[in-house]
Amino acid sequence: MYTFIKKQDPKIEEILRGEEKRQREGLELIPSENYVSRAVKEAMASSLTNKYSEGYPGRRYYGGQEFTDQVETLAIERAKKLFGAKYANVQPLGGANANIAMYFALLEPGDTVLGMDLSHGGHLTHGHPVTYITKIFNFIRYKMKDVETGEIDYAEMRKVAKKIKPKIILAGFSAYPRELNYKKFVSIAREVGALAVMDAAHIAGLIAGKAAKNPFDYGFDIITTTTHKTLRGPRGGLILIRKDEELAKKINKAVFPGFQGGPHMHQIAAKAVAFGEALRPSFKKYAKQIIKNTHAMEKVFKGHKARMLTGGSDNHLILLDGWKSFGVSGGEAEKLLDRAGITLNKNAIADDTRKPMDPSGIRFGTPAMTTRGFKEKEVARVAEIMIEVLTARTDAAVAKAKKEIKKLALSHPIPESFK
Ligand code: DSN
Repeated sequence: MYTFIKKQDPKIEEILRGEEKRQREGLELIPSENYVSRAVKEAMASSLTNKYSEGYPGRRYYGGQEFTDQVETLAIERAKKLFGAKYANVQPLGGANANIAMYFALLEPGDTVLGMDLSHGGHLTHGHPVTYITKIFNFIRYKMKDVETGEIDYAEMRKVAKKIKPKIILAGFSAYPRELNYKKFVSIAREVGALAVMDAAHIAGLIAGKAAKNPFDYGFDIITTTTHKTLRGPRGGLILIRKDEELAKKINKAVFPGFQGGPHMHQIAAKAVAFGEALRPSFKKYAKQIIKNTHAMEKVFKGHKARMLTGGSDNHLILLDGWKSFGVSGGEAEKLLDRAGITLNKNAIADDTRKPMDPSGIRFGTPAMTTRGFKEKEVARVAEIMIEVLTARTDAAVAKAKKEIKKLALSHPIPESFK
């Protein structure tokens, strides 16, 4: 592996090898991360990285597009099939790009978006004041009504929407463990003349694998997503349009030339490979197992009377109040578990009493472990190990956990391909 880098740039090769070892011997529990197939990696490392392809298949600005057109068309067709969409744009370089392009496509400066508050599970690009898009568009944020159940106050959302007249009602999240009531979102959007947009970055793989509801089945107009989380593709973004041709034209114009330059064709080839993998029947099994595994972890934490935000999970992630459950801050928990070979992230929780840089929560999930072939029994053991470390907080407990985690990891090697 890395034969050429090794010869030419041993320093970089050493770093890459270190990362390979970290991934191989540790366990990845960050719910937005996953392990891609060798085929996806090959596409990412292909000569398509050499090519400029501004424009869209059949309508490029530069020559030499015989193969780029083929690969982008395939990626588009597969994405449409996966999500039941009539149109797809596979060029966004990431999830944030996809969201920002979507805003530029659908809004005029000063227009309003109603989206979920970051502290209640939303995302920075849903209108957090630190982002520049808030200088251009007006973001009003909704929250959960009850953080112990995750219930969203749809009656309040309707009231607010009627008052502020948003152009977009945005569903979706980066730290919310429950299924949303898509029907309610769409009915409110229709009532106030807004578009219903879902940021499905976290659960795109669950939707594609039919383990979660598809917002398009409920009338959502647009889905934005990343391609590298539960969808198990390369890092990247994707915008899907359910049926409206005019919307699709606006999205295409906003992505290029509105917002981005030349698409990353190697990344688009890798997306096509990953979409092909997700279209196979085995991906449905994978998506279902992700949720079964989350429930197995949830059961262990419930048994330990730990506080999980929203009381548990319907999807791939759990948000745990480490401060209340173990007297450990999110930052401390992240560091302790990292030393034991378990990678997860500190996360603010709703109505957090601690500061954002060292909040009360930790966020973790099962997509990557499930890719490694972990089933309920193994993930339940991982949850127990987490509890042991967070309770004892000693070097001895960390060392013991690290040994067991490494054994678990090495007995479930990261797969090179999926059937
Ligand atoms: N960083 C991503 C996540 O972890 O959810 C969101 O952008």
